[in-house]
Amino acid sequence: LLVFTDLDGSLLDHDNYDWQSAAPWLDRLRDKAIPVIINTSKTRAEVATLRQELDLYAPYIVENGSAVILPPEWCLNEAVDDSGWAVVHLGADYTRIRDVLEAVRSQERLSFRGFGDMTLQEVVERTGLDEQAAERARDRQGSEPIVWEDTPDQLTHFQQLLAGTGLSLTRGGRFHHVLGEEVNKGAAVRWLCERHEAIFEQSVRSIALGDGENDVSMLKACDRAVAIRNDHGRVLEVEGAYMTQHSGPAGWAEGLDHWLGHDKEADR
Ligand code: 2M8
Ligand code: MG
Ligand code: MG
Repeated sequence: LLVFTDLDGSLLDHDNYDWQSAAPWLDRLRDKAIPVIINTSKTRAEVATLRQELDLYAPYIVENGSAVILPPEWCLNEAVDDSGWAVVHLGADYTRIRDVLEAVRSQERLSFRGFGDMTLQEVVERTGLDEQAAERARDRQGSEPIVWEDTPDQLTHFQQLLAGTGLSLTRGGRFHHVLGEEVNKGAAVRWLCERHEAIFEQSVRSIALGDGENDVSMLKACDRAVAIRNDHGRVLEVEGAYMTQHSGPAGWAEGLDHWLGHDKEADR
């Protein structure tokens, strides 16, 4: 069994980034050696720190499917870097995304701000992260979070312009995210499940937990899905998904209780 999870609004509380209520399930999954695979809009630098705080050891997916980070046991031909892990890029290049954004903004006179346009202080204020964490959030490789300050019609127009340059747009909890074409959390899940089968020579069952629009592809890519109520009280509608009453980490635990609580699935 592989557990794929979103962070903000799912495993982590949307406002204070806490995971208290999920801790008992994290312990149980760790005891059973079931990998908990983070699949998030966050950057490699952010997740490298968070996974240690969460005491998780497993591959992870960053920037909405833009890259997969592998521990040595999950590598085939990839070489690990100084950190001892390997990075597989599945998305667009960050410098190219910034170039396209700057060109589109000046040519079309659109108003939006990306992390690359903001001071560190502005990122701190908009995210509620402390300075070090905000620094890690700005260390991007394949996607750019933006704040849209123009009309909804212009957003549709913007999305079409992006498509013409081979980029796309998705929605996180707070920001829109500009990233590569056909790059999404679900595609990265499929990539990792295939890698699991190639290495461990057995097909794998999967469960996904998420609360945002950018999680839908991940929920659909897994055998079991948990749609966690978001902080506005809304729940994603995904066929077959269990919809939680609670939000954040309490909803996360509720979802695992539902799918893994009473049967033997968590024992396999
Ligand atoms: C951004 O992502 C979140 C999560 O979905 C969002 O759009 O609300 C990312 O930039 C991430 O790197 C950052 O940590 C987070 C902080 O709230 O915002
Ligand atoms: Mg979320
Ligand atoms: Mg997210």
